[in-house]
Amino acid sequence: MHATEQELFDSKISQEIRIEPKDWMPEEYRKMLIRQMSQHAHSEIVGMLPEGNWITRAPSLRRKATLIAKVQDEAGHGLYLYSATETLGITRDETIEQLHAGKAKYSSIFNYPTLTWADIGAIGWLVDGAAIMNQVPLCRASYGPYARAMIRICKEESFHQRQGFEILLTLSRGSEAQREMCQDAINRWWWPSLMMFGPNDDASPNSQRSMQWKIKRFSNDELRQKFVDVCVDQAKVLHMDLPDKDLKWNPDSGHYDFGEINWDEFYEVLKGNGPCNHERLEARKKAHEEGRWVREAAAAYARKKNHNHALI
Ligand code: BYC
Repeated sequence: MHATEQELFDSKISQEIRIEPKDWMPEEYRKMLIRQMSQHAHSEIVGMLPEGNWITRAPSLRRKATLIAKVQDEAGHGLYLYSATETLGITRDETIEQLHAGKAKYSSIFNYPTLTWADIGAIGWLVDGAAIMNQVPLCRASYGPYARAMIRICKEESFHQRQGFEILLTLSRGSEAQREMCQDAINRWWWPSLMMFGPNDDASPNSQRSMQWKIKRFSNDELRQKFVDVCVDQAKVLHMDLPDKDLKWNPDSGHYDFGEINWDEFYEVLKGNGPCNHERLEARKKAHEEGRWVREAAAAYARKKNHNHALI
């Protein structure tokens, strides 16, 4: 008897064989991937904005050059991910349209403002650190184009995390005012970074299915816990505090216990009511409009080139 398409798909998933764009896949799997990958692509692109804010004000040429490179990397990540999402049968224009219409989500973290230079350090250390924790397992995601895109993205995120940590380390060894700026940035970015991992497992509607399909390999809470555990030791190197009075080593679990996340704040940010949601979306729409002529020129050039080839 022939195996059905569903059986073939299930057996590939169970044997860790990647699903590729032309393979049959359940419609729900396709939708789950489009949702997660397009949100991820949007996050990379919107994520350029808070940091881009500091390019003109970086404190030295070295810092400026590094920050420009980092922000450019984020653009590249967005492009790989939009391309990978297109292999699932949705166009880049459609996904971008969903973002601009306020229908598609992007990471809650990018709706917070970057008030001082130390925020650039805190983003690198905490936000990119959280991203790495979440994304390294995605290099083993069951969908081939997503997993392959994540390999390069993770390598670059690792450089981003180090540049952020080094900014904070420099500030933490500086003047009293610099140390205060460093602590203040950590205080403001710590809790939103923990929110990046998504709701607690019992309130995460997508996790279970996603893990069955081997898209996600760990639950939101598992990854959040790993992140807290590594950050506690790194904060000691910085001689900085993490703003959580409940943070305590638990010898029984072998992990750090930590305080309750403000989920009301998280869901408000998701609903569009965070400190910078409006500003971020407006900035994206303006950039998209202002870049229209570049897209049109590139498309016209490609058409002309194809036409000339046809004549040869
Ligand atoms: N922010 O069932 P759940 C970066 C949504 S970019 C906003 O647990 P899932 C970087 C979730 O979408 C960082 N929304 O969902 C870039 C779902 O809503 P829908 C981005 C969130 O998908 C520049 C609902 O809440 N990384 O690294 O199983 C500079 C229920 O959640 C958030 C990725 O996108 C959130 N924080 O798990 C620096 C990684 N959390 O769609 C750094 C890939 C949850 O049902 N994505 N929601 O309406 C993932 O790993 C997963 O999608 C998540 C959420 C862990 C984020």
